Amino acid sequence: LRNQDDGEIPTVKTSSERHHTSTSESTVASRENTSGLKPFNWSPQWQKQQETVRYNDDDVPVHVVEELDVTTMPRDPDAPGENGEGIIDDDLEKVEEAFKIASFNQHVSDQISIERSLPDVRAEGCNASLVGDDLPTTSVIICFCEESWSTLLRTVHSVINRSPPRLIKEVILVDDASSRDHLKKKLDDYMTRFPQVKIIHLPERAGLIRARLRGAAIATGEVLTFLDSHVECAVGWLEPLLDRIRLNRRAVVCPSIDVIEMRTFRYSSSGHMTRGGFDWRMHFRWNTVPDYEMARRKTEKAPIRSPTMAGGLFSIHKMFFEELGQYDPGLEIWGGENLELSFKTWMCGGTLEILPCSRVGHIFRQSQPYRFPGGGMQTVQRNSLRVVQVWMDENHRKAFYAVNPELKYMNISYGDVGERRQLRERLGCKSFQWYLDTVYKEMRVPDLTFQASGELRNLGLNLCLDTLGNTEGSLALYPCHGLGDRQSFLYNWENHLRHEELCLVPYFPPPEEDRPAELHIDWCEGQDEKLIWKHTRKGKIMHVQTSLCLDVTDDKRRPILTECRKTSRTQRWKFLKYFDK
Ligand code: UD2
Ligand code: MN
Repeated sequence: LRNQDDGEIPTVKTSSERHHTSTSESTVASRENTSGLKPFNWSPQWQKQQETVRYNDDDVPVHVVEELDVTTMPRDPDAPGENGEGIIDDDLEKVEEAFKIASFNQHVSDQISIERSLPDVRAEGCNASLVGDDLPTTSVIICFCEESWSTLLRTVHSVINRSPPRLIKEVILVDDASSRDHLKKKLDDYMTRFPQVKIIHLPERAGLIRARLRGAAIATGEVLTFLDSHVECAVGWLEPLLDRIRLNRRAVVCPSIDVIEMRTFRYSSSGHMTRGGFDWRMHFRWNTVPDYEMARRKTEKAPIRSPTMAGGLFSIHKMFFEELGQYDPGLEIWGGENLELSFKTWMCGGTLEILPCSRVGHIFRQSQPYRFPGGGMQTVQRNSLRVVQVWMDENHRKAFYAVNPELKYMNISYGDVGERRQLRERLGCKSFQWYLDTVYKEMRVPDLTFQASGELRNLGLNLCLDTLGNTEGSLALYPCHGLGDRQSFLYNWENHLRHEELCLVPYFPPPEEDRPAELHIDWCEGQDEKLIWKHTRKGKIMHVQTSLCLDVTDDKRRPILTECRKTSRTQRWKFLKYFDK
């Protein structure tokens, strides 16, 4: 497997260098363009003809150009949800019910056409771009577990409607042992209308990582394109992805993931300014594209090099996926695989990019409609540990454990990683430090000189400080779960109390409300004096500027600041781990 071209400027083979053997090629319209590049923007909405795949008597797929039934088009532009509009749903009872089942507003989804139109939110110039006319074919792999009917159908229809048929070798649906009725025979029957769709029903829950591997195992396209089961592919989404891989078979490419708002189903652009990163708890993060990457790119539509991918939506050459050892099959259910693939793509000779010309909307949910047999947080932590153990260098592993001391104490078994380490060795991959220095320059390895870290326990009440997932605003007290994460804090030598990159600060309600100061989580920048806390041997945590002590409300639910008292049960706090300077 060699890169055809590592450079930034596409070099293009002309069509005369290729051989056309299959009959299908001759049915593709407009082959006059001898430059080898052609416009793409495929959409049947704009065509009177559609190319579809049929099977002949020998079961060989052939491409047929059909006249479309133009009387059904154009569609009603005022139908609900068209052009990616949202719907305000007043039936709160139905909405609540829908969220319970689907973790998003299935009630609204059901009102919207499964072939609704979407706005074209691509970066400037995309719609006039050209791609090579010898693009590789792809298998689209969509795994699902308990997916709703209308969102799954909308996903499949958007793939089929907005992709040139000759590029889609097949669409593989992998049902990860779902229990919902419509995902069984009803789905099989429905999909018979699409001969290119194959369905695998897994008898036992495999988790999304191993489900994807099952799909990849039967894929016959040159490129694998993975999608979540609640997406909408927009016009021209596929060609830019395949074109990058045509130029460099070690390019792993992601569409820009737009947002389908989970309450209204409004489709909105995520812009052209974000890329993937991670934090030291091994959570994926969206970051603004840093200046050095902006400077390297000459146009808004140029690919964005990204340290990591979100995980669900990307294309990769099948041979490169195999060369990289696919996914670690030891990863369970959900999580970690996105960082695994991102790290090794960069470290083992590939590139990872987000393409502002390729747009796919995704429903970002706050919870999942499926269960985690081994517990949600435990599963994700175990997966993260495997990735950390294999792909990080010694000093980064240390940093990871320092930020997440709970993981060390919990002694989570992450299984055998010997084989995965051998893979890294065998491929001659670069170091993790090289990766950080080269593609994630703004990432700081945490300075390991904190005074204390881990859960912050109130000794009087035996409850722990908890962010409840808030990234700003108030904090709470909650039974200690020992899993770290939202209960993990740091106390550094600058005497700041931190949670991830955020700081703990007092918040003073307006005087007329006559309430004590609360403890809030907020940005650290520009707060200076307000950030300093003194933690004494006896367990007090004093806010230096105001001389108030960290305490708890009478209902034991929220942290507050009160006058420091000589003896007070609720003013005593203890971190999980203390360090010497
Ligand atoms: C993100 C990714 C997701 C995956 C995950 C980390 C995007 C848009 N989504 O979470 O693809 O990388 O991070 O692991 O980047 N599924 C199964 N079996 C399971 C669990 C899930 O088939 O046991 C399916 C599920 O129906 C969905 C896909 O896998 O189609 C991803 O799951 P998700 O949508 O719950 O994950 P998400 O988007 O929160
Ligand atoms: Mn998803």
